[in-house]
Amino acid sequence: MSLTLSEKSAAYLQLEEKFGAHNYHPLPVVLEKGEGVFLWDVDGKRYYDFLSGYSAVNQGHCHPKIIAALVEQSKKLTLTSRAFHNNLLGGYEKFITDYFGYDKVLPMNTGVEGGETAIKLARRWAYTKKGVAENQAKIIFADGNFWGRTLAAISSSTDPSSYQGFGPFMPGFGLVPYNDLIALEKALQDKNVAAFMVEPIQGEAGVVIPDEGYLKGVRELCTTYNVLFIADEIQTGLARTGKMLACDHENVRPDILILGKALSGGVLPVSAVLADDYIMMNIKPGEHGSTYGGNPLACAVAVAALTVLKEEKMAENAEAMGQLLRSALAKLQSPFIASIRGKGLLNAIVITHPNPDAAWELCLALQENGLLAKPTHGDKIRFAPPLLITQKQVLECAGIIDRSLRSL
Ligand code: PXG
Repeated sequence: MSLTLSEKSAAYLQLEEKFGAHNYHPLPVVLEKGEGVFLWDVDGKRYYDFLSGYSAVNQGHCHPKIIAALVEQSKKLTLTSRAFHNNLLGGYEKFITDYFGYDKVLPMNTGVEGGETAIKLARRWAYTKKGVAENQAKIIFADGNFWGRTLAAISSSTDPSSYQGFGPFMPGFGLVPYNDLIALEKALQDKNVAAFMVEPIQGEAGVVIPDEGYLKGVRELCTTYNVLFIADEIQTGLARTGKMLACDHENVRPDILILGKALSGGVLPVSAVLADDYIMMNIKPGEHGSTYGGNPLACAVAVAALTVLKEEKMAENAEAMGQLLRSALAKLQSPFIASIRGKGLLNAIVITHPNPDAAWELCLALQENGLLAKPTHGDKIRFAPPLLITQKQVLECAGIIDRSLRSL
């Protein structure tokens, strides 16, 4: 299917084409406004947002309380660097460590920096506490992992489009199959292993949900072999899967917790690494940091973003609306949906169709019908709306998806 682009939209696309690096392949829609579950394009057309900025906008677009915190703080003080103290950092640190139950937090900006920070903490812990010989520490990851685009992040990737042509890669990384406790146990027997870093549900891999008991098993194995369990909850965290953290579904507590994305409600890059003192206190002044990490604007926004998640019971709504969405999709009985999976409002469908571009075509049809979603890995489409979506809206969206599937 080919969408007819307005002249206005086409002009924006041309600008990006000519002056921007071609490192993304977006849908042909140019957005200019967002509110709650909705986005509007430059021609005033309204869409349901079924991506939520890859789960950064869990609280909905331009949440009034988050924006109020942003605006108020932005008039007062935005950045001091960590060369000086600021009056919001300590309060934010107390707030977020109480919220998640850890001794300390290390504030960063993007998700991938959170991952890098967690790995540095794990390596340092291995050398100072576990007794691993210098430069011998290993970090284990799961096949299909995605935690960003830095050289370290692509060094653990099993996706050629992430790593190919960017070597040489970071040493000291190992891989095991996801959702495989036997393989994990084998890998953890190596005394040099510092940590296992894993997404409780693999997001970018296409919403891959491990068997029940996997996270509990990971926790037990890490404890048995004195290996740190690092949970990358950047995409799964903050109410997205129907609990505040996806690890909460199995009541497990990782040793290092990485948060990002929705920690700011999509307002600015804010990430955080949480851990207890025996891990965190091995890093001394000057050994890690970032210009923007812990800036007062980010602190104000993060407190507001975390507050509204609880105030508006977004985890509970994600759980209920996720079940409704999956059952509504199942009722469509579309021959083109091979599978429907998800937890809370982190969902994906797998498309089966003779046309290998069917998932992309479906997203164009969805766009035409007023819903924005994006394929991943060719045949999967994530359905992850903001968490304040209502029952009526979910059912309306199921109707849009139905109509779009019929046009394939
Ligand atoms: N961990 C997970 C689980 C993620 O999904 C990151 C870490 C990295 O976050 P930052 O803020 O550094 O992008 C992610 C990112 C994209 C894109 O390229 C990003 C993600 C998923 C799909 C696309 O925009 N997740």
